[in-house]
Amino acid sequence: MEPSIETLENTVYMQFDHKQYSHETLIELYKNLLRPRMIEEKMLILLRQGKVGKWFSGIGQEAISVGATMAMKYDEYILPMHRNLGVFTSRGIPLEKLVAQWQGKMSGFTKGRDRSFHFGTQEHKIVGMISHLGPQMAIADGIALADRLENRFRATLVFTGEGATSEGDFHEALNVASVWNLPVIFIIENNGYGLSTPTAEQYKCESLVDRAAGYGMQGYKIDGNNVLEVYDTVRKVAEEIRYTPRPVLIECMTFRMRGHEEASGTKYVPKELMDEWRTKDPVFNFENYLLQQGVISLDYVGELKIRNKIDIDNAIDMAFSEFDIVADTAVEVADMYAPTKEEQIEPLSDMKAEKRYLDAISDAMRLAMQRHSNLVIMGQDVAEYGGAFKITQGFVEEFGKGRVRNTPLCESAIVGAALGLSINGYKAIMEMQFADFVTCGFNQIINNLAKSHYRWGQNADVVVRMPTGAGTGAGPFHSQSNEAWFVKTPGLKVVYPAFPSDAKGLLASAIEDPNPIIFFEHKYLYRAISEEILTDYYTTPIGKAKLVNEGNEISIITYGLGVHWALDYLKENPEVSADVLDLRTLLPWDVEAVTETVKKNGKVLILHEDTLCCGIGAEIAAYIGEHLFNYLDSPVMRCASLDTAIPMNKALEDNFLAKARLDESIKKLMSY
Ligand SMILES: Cc1ncc(C[n+]2csc(CCOP(=O)(O)OP(=O)(O)O)c2C)c(N)n1
Repeated sequence: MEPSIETLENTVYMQFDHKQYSHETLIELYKNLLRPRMIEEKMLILLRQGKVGKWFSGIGQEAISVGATMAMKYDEYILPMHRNLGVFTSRGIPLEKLVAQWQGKMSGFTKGRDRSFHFGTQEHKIVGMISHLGPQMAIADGIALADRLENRFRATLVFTGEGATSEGDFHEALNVASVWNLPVIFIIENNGYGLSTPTAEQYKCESLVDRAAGYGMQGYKIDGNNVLEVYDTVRKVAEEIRYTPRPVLIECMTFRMRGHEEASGTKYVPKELMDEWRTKDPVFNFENYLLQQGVISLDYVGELKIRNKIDIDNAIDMAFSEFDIVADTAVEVADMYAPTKEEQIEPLSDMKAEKRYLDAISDAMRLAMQRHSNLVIMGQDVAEYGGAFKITQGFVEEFGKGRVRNTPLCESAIVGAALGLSINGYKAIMEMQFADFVTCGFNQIINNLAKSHYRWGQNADVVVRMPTGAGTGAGPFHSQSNEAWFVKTPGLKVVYPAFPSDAKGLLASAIEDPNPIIFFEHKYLYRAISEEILTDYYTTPIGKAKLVNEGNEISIITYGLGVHWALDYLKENPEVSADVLDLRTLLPWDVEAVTETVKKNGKVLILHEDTLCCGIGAEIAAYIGEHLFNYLDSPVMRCASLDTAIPMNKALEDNFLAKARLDESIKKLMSY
């Protein structure tokens, strides 16, 4: 028979050991344990009344959130998940603000832009999840790395469910944390099910904690329903790793007593399991234990519950009575990005030196590293080896291995760690060894870097450097032009210089900019072009195109290698008089400069190395068609690479590239 609450009362079904802890600590633990339970019970009522939407219940798992949060210092970051209400309440977040967040009100944490626990708050040192399970773990690595670099003796705590340990993010984050000796506590809340999937269908090892050894880290498996055991373990581990930095994995065994989310129910869970775990309820058991030990009295419990109930009802009333948000498009659009300084950094002198494209990039980074002691460069082989293209050669000698970091082979974790660095006061440049490999870090860029400012006002001060492009016979996985993937993503800025002077100034701008920047560098141009450029540090404004050739018959709008194709073509065909507009930035692209050249010449060719379908040309052509139609003397034309993968063979690659059709496109446009 299912044990009722009455039979559970007065009985302690679990072993507690309160060690040397004072009554004050025990009572604090109890109060923090009771509060999320009572809030959730109220939420269940509101759900049934149709007053709240989705709810992911943490009932039965509160001891983990509460014990772990109370074991951490208040200035240490915690990265909770969807069942960790106890983290938020134990950190003292006012309940009315939490309810306002859940209800999408302005006084919540995301101005109504994201749901439930999907928010962070620097004030409370909490970095909330995104819906995607897994990426939070690498963010914890970056936060911990910043603490280590600053010699702050702090630990970082991050949660995951057992289901999400199957994501590659889990592996990448634990591995990085271990290789870099980062003081991160990874807590697995093993609650038996990932939605409907039982643990036996999730992993094959006996215990998830067994994996710790594989990463060269310590691991503990503990009773997650025992708040004292959680508190005690996390406290000890945190104390140790603050001064001897290293990650630790803690598997907390618990059970999900309600549906994955309330609407989905628990029909697939065997009744015996529910019965067994009901007796292990973390709140009743601890309450009864404290009563038995004489730490609290029944009167105290009664009064506390009444006080809690009043507080909860008041907070809910307050949040529910708040006005609904009225949308303001200008605010929504502006909040995608952190504000950027208008002023440019001017060079200290007009000294110049001949630099190749790749030297210019290296220059910008070296000067930025000198200027910003909180700037970190990360990437595969970027340290002693100097990077695949030798752009960071000599950096380790000048800046040390702390700030010039070879990474394990894990793009996702490194982008995530870059965001973590930014959250904890640092700036990061990450070198993708080849732009093609960004696919392995896509989620972190698209869902974390790009959206965090809009969601909770947290900027991502991260530059992802992307050695890109074809022309070197490197085939389908070392030559792709993938800039369009990112131009589609609000929150990012996408920069793509064509000349050494711009590469230096724009990279400096990207580093100075508090927003996430995807910085494309054409591999073919690295050693192919050079230019006299300013020796000092200077910035070139992001978002501004540059007219690199003037003519009055047609306008060629292009960027990257396309700029050089166009200029070379005009040199070889002096009879063609064309504006060549180098976009330089693709997001945001320079509408004004495009408008000006279209108005002037009335015939437009958009040229890019990327494939045709849904390339940047499609967007710009659509804009011109929609807004500048009256100035056109011909249809807007596009010259792009074939809609195929990029072949390796030289003849095939030449045929693939847009350059093969440039002459034909220009002639067609001219003759229209
Ligand atoms: C990357 C990703 N895939 C799928 C989902 C859908 N999803 C949400 S919660 C969940 C189960 C998670 O299980 P677990 O990690 O054990 O956490 P629990 O919900 O049990 O606390 C799934 C599959 C998701 N949010 N993210």
